[in-house]
Amino acid sequence: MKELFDLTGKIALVTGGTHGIGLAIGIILAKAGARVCVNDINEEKLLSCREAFKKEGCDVYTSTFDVTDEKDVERGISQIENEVGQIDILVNNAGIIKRIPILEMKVSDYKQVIDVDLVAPFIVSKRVVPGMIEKKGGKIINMCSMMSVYGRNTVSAYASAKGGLKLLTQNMTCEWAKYNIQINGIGPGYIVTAQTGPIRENGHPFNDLVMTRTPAGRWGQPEDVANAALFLASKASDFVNGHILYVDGGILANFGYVKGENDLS
Ligand code: NAP
Ligand code: GCO
Repeated sequence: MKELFDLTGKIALVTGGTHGIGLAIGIILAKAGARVCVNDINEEKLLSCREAFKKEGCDVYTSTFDVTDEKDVERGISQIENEVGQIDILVNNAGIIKRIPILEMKVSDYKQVIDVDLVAPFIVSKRVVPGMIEKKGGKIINMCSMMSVYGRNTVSAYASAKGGLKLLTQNMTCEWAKYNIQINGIGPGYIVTAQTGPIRENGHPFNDLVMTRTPAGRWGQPEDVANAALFLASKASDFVNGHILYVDGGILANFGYVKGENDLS
């Protein structure tokens, strides 16, 4: 059974993986035996990431590049290939959000979100996939969102990008599944990370919404998402293609559930 989830000998790259969901994914992949490379745009955050891996008794290779900059991606990934080896598992995790109503949002802000959340997975995957084809297999995990299927006021750019990423995942599958590369997405629900910090405070209406509308009755933890990533990075998912795995405590499954008032018949 353990063999199904054993990643010994595999090389994984997690973009934007110094904290939050990406860090939890990097650590679980390392614990499963992979050699993990973590990328971030910010060199200082890579220092704290190295400490976090060390605390878990795991090694990590760190790499600074901006996932939206094709030349920088080329430099960073060439360096990983020379110093670590060709990538078997790519987690397109880096992402940003801007919560601004459409009428107040500058086009430059909209484009920046699309660049990081949608164009970057295109750039990084395009650079990594020829190596996977050479190796005769690979895994790509695109970090989607519940906003891949739903809108919400103020998150137009984010929802456009994550909706696009869901379909990019499907299109990558159409082109690359034949090379034994499985491309899937994860759609986290509301997870306790820096990204949700501003909407998670006690008393914030959004916190109340998440707590009452999520059938599981809690916010998700980065580890909840990392467990799903281990499945999608492992042999256990070798015939899972172009799927978005929602890890959301049931919030998408639910229309109108309110804690304590769910017997509405
Ligand atoms: P987070 O804590 O804000 O982490 C995002 C990471 O992406 C950070 O390490 C950030 O680096 C990095 N990043 C941003 N721009 C980058 C760039 N141009 N190049 C390289 N790295 C870059 O977010 P998170 O909550 O862990 O989310 C991880 C992923 O899951 C994101 O794609 C997010 O949209 C998605 N997601 C999150 C939730 C949630 O509830 N938290 C739900 C659904 C989906 P810096 O810290 O240096 O800026
Ligand atoms: C928001 C949240 C979300 C989550 C997540 C939902 O403002 O609605 O930040 O966008 O981060 O992506 O799946």
